[in-house]
Amino acid sequence: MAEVEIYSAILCPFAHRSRLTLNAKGISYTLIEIDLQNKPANFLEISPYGKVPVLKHGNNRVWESTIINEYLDETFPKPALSPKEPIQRAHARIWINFADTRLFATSAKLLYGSSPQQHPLLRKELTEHLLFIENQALQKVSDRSPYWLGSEISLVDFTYYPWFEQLSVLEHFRGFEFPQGLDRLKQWWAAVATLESVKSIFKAPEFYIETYDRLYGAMNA
Ligand SMILES: N[C@@H](CCC(=O)N[C@@H](CS)C(=O)NCC(=O)O)C(=O)O
Repeated sequence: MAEVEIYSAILCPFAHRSRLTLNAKGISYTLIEIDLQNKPANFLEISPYGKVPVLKHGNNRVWESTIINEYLDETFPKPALSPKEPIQRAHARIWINFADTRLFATSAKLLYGSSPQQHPLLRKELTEHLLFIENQALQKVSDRSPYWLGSEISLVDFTYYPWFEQLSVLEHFRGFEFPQGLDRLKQWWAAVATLESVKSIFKAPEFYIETYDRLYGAMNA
């Protein structure tokens, strides 16, 4: 099998998504940690957008976490992490798009790109995204099944899970409070967190808080 390498960064939830997909498929890979505040001189040759994650698979190079994940699912088909039916595949893509354009986008603004005056509005926006997920995804799509799309784990689960593992950062540094209720979402989170592919690279809330503080503490002073 051609060698697989993933360029990652310690706090990057997007790289985490692709590592979860690699783990779930049992693909062995080399992890290359990039210091994003001190990128290697040739980094743009590796990553055209100057970002992580980037996947190298033999001579192939792929970037953008959701596209890396689709590439992995197509190249290493077992276990399949996308539904078979076109309509379910469409729904999986809709939820992956929701993650990028809403949940992760609002969180990034709240953490890295906003003034304290904007924080209350962004916290409210995040709460609304989570309520939407509870009501439209977990109560409807997955019903009583453990995972986002039902009884089978999928790329949708691995797209969202890193946000939950790093929730402590939003709570600690931005005063975000996980909304009351949201029982299905909490059950989903617990189910995904017990998977071996997830546990094997899990980091505790304190790790994220300490690392964020070390890397971005000055920003919050
Ligand atoms: N849409 C991209 C987002 C990747 C991204 O924003 N990565 C961040 C780290 S979490 C990065 O590399 N930032 C470096 C920079 O912007 O200079 C994906 O899903 O892969």
